[in-house]
This record gives sequence, structure tokens and C-alpha cells, in this order.
Amino acid sequence: MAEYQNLFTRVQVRGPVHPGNELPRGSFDRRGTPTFQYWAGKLGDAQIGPVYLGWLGVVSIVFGIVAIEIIGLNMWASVNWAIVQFVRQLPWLALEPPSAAQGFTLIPPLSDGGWWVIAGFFLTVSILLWWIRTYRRARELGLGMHIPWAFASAIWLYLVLGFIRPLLMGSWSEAVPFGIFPHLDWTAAFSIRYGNLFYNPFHMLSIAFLYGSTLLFAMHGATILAVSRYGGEREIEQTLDRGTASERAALFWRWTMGFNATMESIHRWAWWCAVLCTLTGGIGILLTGTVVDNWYLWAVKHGVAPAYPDAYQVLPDPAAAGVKP
Ligand code: 07D
Ligand code: 07D
Repeated sequence: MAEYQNLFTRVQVRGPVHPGNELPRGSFDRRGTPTFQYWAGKLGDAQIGPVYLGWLGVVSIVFGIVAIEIIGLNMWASVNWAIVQFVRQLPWLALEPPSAAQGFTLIPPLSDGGWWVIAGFFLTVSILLWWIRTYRRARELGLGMHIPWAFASAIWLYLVLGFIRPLLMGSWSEAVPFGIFPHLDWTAAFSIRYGNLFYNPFHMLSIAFLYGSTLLFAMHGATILAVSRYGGEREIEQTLDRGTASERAALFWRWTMGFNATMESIHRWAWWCAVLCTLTGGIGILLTGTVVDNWYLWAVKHGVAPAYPDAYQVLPDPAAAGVKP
């Protein structure tokens, strides 16, 4: 019994190493002699390589490295080139976008966010080239476009956060800084500045799809592992016959919930949940500050949140009377 409480791959299938389909003439070839790695086989496929090294992949990686280089050197400079401090403080270091004074100028001074714009440019080109790579590899292999479109949904949120919304707001200063904790500070500050993002219905939707993704993944992963003793991971030949792992998996959910996914539909549910998470998220961020300035007041207006009682006397804003802070 314990044999089947499997978290890691129990059986490693090893045929002769295979480089994959023939590539059309003229394309870059694949690199690396395929080898088998036992520990890789515990997690996924034991065969490592070859990797397809097209020009898009190479240029994307080069642009990505340039972006990380610019970010890293700016962070290092911010601790006066002290290598120990750079390592110690790395999670707190930042490369900030231009200040509000720069507006949305194309090339702000390097010392006031210029490096951020340049790094953002390289990172964005790198991500977009990688997207084209996924598109072209999928085409070449005769796949559907599900992977590129799902990735495009994540890129949509990324572009909204760092480019489209700052453009609409007329200021780079609205964009996210590069940095591990600084980007969390930005996230928290953004929520407070715009009156609590919890009341943004698109944030709600995004969270529902995020939670939905993890729930579905847990259900699906657990189901397939649980029926792997009947060969459940060999999905396709399982769907037609009775008494198979697939039928037992379906029956489990039909008996416990009255309804079940099919081998095909479960992947559609998961795909939509994941894609809609960043798609709705991007819409929510795009609306913030452009259409809605305060999500709490918006929620009060629409009867979603109660208004605070008038416990305090409303005083005139001293700034309005010309008092300097
Ligand atoms: C597990 C696949 C592997 C990917 C990994 C991430 C980098 C960044 C760069 C130091 C699931 C690689 C990280 C290349 C290093 C520099 C300059 C994917 C897996 C391991 N975030 N975020 C993280 C990014 C935003 C938020 C972690 C990127 C928004 C919160 C990591 C982006 C907002 C928390 C990270 C981005 C936001 C995090 C772990 C881009 C709102 C956490 C990510 C390009 C959406 C968590 C310290 C992970 C954490 C975390 C990367 C955008 C909120 C550093 C690349 C602006 C609340 N984010 N994030 O595992 O521990 O993803 O932070 O938009 O709590 Mg973030
Ligand atoms: C960032 C897509 C871009 C990533 C790309 C990847 C590389 C690295 C490296 C391979 C993640 C590029 C990759 C460059 C390659 C290697 C090694 C996806 C990204 C292209 N929130 N919140 C969300 C919750 C609060 C806030 C989404 C929960 C507070 C802001 C999600 C809670 C405040 C934003 C979510 C909570 C706040 C969000 C993100 C709970 C802070 C966003 C979905 C329980 C105090 C973002 C509409 C995602 C969004 C977002 C969850 C609370 C702020 C569902 C569960 C109230 C500013 N929040 N949040 O997939 O879309 O991100 O909002 O409290 O911008 Mg939130």
C-alpha cells in the first residue's frame, strides 16, 4: 500500500535517447547530447537535452542578461560597490523608476530612473522575444496555441503594471520598482494609495482564479497520483475502457460531488483559471487611478462597503489654505 503513496516518480521509462522531430532545413539546430539523469527522472523526464537554440532564444537570453546586469550594477552602486553589503542587503535593494517630476519622458536622466527605463526596455524585449519563441516552437511542433496565449495573459499584467498604466497616468513613477522587497512595498503602497485594492472587483476575480488554479491543480494532481496504481498517468488509452484508472478517477468525483471533469475538460478548467487570473488582474490594475481613484469609496457608492460613521468633525485641509507642510 505504502508503495502507492507516491509523491516522486516511481517508474522511469528509458527508451533510446531521442532528439525529437526532424527540424526544417535552415533552422538552428538543437544543442547538447541527450543524457539521462536519475534525479531529473525523479521530478520529471529523465532525459536532459537537447535544447532548441534558435536565434530568438539566444537574443532573448542576451537581452534578459543585460537587464539583470543593469539592475544588479545599479543595486551594487547603491551600496557604494561594497560586495558584502550587496549580498547582505540584496533583498532590500532597488532600482526605482523615474520620479514623478519626469512624467513619461522617453529618456529621463540616468540618475533619476533612466537606468530603470533602459533595464525595463531590455527585460520587456527579452520577455516578448521569448513569447515569440513559444509561439514558433508550438507552431513548428503542430501544437495548439494554448501555451503562448496563457503566457500572453501573464505578459499582459506585466505590461499593464510597468508600461500601459504608467503611460495612461502620464508618469513612469507609477510603475513597479525592480527589487525583491521594494516591489512588495510598491504593491502594498499601491493598494493603500488607491483606497484598498480588496474592493476592486477585478482583484476579487483575479484572486478567485488564483485560488481556483491552485484548487484545481491540487484536485487534478491528487486524482492522477491516486489512480497511478492503475496506470492513470497514461491518460489517452484510459478514456475509452471501463474499469480503468480514468473511470475510477471520474467516479470518485461523481460520487463525492455528483459531477466530474473529463480527462479533457479538467485541463480546460485549469487553463481558463490560470489565464483569467492575470487577464482580470490586468484589467483591475488598468482601471486603478485611471477610471477609479479610490476603491473603498467606489465600493461605498455601489453599496458594497459601508461608509464610516461621521465620528470625527470634518476640518478644512490646511494645504488648501496655503499652509506649507
Ligand atoms: C515559482 C516560477 C519560477 C520563478 C521565480 C521568480 C526573478 C526576480 C529580480 C532581484 C511563481 C524569479 C524572480 C527573476 C529577481 C530582481 C530584480 C513562479 C515560479 C522563482 N514579481 N510578488 C515574488 C516577480 C509583481 C508579489 C517572488 C516578477 C507585481 C507578492 C519573486 C514580476 C505584484 C509576492 C517575484 C513580479 C507582485 C511576490 C516569487 C514581474 C502583484 C511574494 C515569485 C515580472 C502581482 C513573493 C519576496 C514566484 C515573494 C513574490 C517576481 C510582479 C506581488 C521575486 C518577476 C508587481 C505579494 N515575486 N509581484 O514564485 O516572496 O512566482 O517576494 O512582473 O510574496 Mg512579485
Ligand atoms: C506578476 C505576471 C507577470 C509575470 C511575467 C513573468 C520573469 C522571470 C525567471 C524563469 C503574478 C516574467 C518572468 C521576468 C523569469 C526565471 C527564473 C503574475 C505576474 C510576465 N492579493 N494585489 C494580485 C491576493 C492584496 C495588489 C493578483 C491575495 C492587498 C496589487 C492576485 C491577497 C494588497 C496587485 C492577488 C491579496 C494587494 C495585486 C496577482 C490576500 C497589498 C496586482 C496575480 C489574501 C497590501 C495584481 C488586480 C498574479 C493584480 C495583484 C492575490 C491582497 C495589492 C490574484 C490572495 C490588499 C497592487 N493579488 N493585494 O498571477 O492583478 O500575479 O491585481 O490578502 O497588480 Mg493582491
